[in-house]
Amino acid sequence: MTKTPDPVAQAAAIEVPEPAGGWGSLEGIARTELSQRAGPGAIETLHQLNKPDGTACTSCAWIKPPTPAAFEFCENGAKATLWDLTSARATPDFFEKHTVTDLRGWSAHDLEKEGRLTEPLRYDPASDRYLRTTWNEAFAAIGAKLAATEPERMTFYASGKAALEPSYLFAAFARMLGHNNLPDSSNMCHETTSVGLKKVIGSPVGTCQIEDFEQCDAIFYLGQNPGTNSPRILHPLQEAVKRGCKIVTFNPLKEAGLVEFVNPQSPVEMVTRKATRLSHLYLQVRPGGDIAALMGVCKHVLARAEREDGILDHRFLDEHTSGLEAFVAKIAATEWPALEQASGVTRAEMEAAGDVYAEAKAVIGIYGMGLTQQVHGSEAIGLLVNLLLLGGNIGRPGSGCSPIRGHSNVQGQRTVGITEKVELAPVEKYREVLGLETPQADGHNTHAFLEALIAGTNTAYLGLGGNLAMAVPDHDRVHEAWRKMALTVHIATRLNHTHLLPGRESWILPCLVRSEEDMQATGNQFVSVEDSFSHVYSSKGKRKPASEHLMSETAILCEIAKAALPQNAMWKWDEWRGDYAAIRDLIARTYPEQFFDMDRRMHAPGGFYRGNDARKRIWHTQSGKAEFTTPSVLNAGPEGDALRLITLRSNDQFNTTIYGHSDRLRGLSGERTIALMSPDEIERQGLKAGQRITLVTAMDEEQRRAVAGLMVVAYDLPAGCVAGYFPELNPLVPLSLRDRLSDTPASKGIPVRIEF
Ligand SMILES: Nc1nc2c(c(=O)[nH]1)N[C@H]1C(S)=C(S)[C@@H](COP(=O)(O)OP(=O)(O)OC[C@H]3O[C@@H](n4cnc5c(=O)[nH]c(N)nc54)[C@H](O)[C@@H]3O)O[C@H]1N2
Ligand SMILES: Nc1nc2c(c(=O)[nH]1)N[C@H]1C(S)=C(S)[C@@H](COP(=O)(O)OP(=O)(O)OC[C@H]3O[C@@H](n4cnc5c(=O)[nH]c(N)nc54)[C@H](O)[C@@H]3O)O[C@H]1N2
Ligand SMILES: [Mo]
Repeated sequence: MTKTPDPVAQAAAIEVPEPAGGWGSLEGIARTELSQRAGPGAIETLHQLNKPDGTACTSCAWIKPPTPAAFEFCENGAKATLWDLTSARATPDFFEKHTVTDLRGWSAHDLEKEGRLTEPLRYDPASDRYLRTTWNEAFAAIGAKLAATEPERMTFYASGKAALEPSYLFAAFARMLGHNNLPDSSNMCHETTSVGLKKVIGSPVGTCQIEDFEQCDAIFYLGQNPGTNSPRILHPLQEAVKRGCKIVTFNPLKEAGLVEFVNPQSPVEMVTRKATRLSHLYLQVRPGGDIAALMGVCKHVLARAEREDGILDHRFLDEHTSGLEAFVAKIAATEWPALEQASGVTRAEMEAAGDVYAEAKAVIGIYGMGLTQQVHGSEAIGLLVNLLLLGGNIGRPGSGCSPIRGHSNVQGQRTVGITEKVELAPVEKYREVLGLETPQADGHNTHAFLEALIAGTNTAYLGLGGNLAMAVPDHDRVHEAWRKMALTVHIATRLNHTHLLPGRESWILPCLVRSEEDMQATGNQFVSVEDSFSHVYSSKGKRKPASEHLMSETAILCEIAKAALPQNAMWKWDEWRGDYAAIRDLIARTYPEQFFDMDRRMHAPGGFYRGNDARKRIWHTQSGKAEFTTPSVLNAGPEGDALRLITLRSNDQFNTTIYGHSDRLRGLSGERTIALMSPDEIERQGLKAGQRITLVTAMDEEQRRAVAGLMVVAYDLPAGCVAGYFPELNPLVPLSLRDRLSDTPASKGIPVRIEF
């Protein structure tokens, strides 16, 4: 008889190119052209990141702790900040030298490398160039155009970095114009959480607080890559593991950050290079395999619970949940071979994970894009919640569900009104505080916006940051339609490809970054942001702005609104622009329960907690209880047995901003047009590592979607799938491939075939 391999021993034996953290992360900062090009004083700016009274890092949404470490930033926060602080400038002279058509052929990296935008620019179709303009000319023209456009034909997109103050005004401004077309980057990201998690526990955001990480015995970690995308989370994970907490990871790729970590703040660890092993078990699920894998874990937990007491929390299940019987029946009716097949992991692995769960008193579930960007992503989140519910692991110290958000204020933007859904808008309070009648029809999310764009019914676009045309699926169709818009306006810090798809009238309005001084009538202004744990805190910039012509996002929005809207005694644009505390007063009056006395409370170290009813076991769901999900499928991906493509981030990018060509933690560098495949799959396809291939979307549609010139690279991931980088592979994602409940594009499960 062959011996089943021991999953724990297997996880302990995983080797990675380099542990996360450690010298590599410091070198990662120093090595790049970033630090060389950063202006003077950049290091001081880094040192006050995420400190009380300092600047909130613009990179990820991990917390700003009340008692910060000596340097409370990570490799990627430093990169993002240094990128903002570059001494390079994309001035009007630069734009005079290049036509827009010419610039469209440049790489994303080269465009952004030109540096910070310095002056407002207007597109001139005759010369195909962006030309210098004045702020007054821009505001007057944009205002007039917006005022003349039917409200339902314009869309206001926000990308997740802008602070609460401009975000609140942005949403209110859209509604003053008469529309709710307020898509947000979270529509491509954690919308699956906003809808799916809300459906089952009544909360659109996570329930954990940082204290929970000090008390948990087990962490189930699904589809998120902390080493690259939220490195500061590695500190509490490492502390937890040192206490004896067990981390069970679900990820098709062996991600170094989930295997080993060296704390760059610890001189001993740095000198001895002693890494902490993080994952106790590493379940290399196949794409979308989480539903089946979690069912297997639950199956084992339920089987053990039949023989042993104390595994299920019966009181909690009776009092607080609904739907358990149907779920148990589904589990009983699903045999192990089906679960193994759909998940790509063995019964022994699922049982070992089930043992960790059964033996833990307090469990946290963490997840990211591996779960949310799937056709049945909402169900996958539901399954993770099912597992947590079995042991009463929501609303108890050391437990909870913790989605890891992306942009630093993406969660906060939703909190203060950026939403296309009328039911989520503060309709009554808008009336009281702003004398504003919220338009009654739901607006566009990102998907609906793209549909309207392609249908030709959306003619104006205002972007508060972001690079939407590159971040979305189906580039070919979208880009063609994009250029037909009558008006495109971008409030931005750097040049990107979306700006190079000008509508008939197009404007680039350059803004300050968070680490820069924001001088208004009452002096240098604070802003505020919300992190993944629903804490709201202040941020202040201290650096001299990159150009004397820059304006803040808030000031730009106030001026456009003034030019676009009729006068209204309750709309005090000048007052709001002059003193952001007046905007915080609006936020506090609009959301009094959570934001009362905001202007004072946001200065507390670690910010103030907005609260979360699910954490108190009050469930705002249809049944009034936490709801078990009975899965309708075993795999979260699309039907069929085509190869699945996973698109993901490298260590050297922030979304569409490409800092360089190294993916250090995966041991890859030099090239971004790659297709990672397992050695078995390479052989099965008749390929060789290093060969160039074309990936073609394998869907029954007339349209052909293909990306050519991808180099085959052998990597440790399951057979049956390919992985490569976002946004280069976005032309392969069909608009129709999206989560059933939330419309989030299924960027982690695209059916493809290989041509060569
Ligand atoms: N440095 C840096 N930091 C960032 C960003 C950045 O681009 N660069 N982006 C920010 C943003 S907006 C976001 S949303 C977050 C994104 O942070 P993540 O959620 O970590 O997003 P991805 O890099 O797309 O990686 C998703 C992970 O899911 C895994 N995965 C893929 N398919 C599956 C699956 O079917 N099941 C499971 N279990 N896992 C799967 C992949 O292997 C990968 O490890 O990061 C934020 N932080
Ligand atoms: N295939 C695939 N597609 C994806 C994903 C994936 O994993 N795979 N991930 C999705 C996810 S999670 C997200 S969040 C989206 C991201 O989509 P977006 O948020 O639209 O894209 P970003 O790349 O973050 O936007 C970068 C641009 O924002 C501007 N910018 C930067 N900082 C500031 C600032 O402080 N203020 C202002 N006003 N502008 C600023 C700069 O001009 C920069 O070029 O992409 C999604 N698309
Ligand atoms: Mo995101």
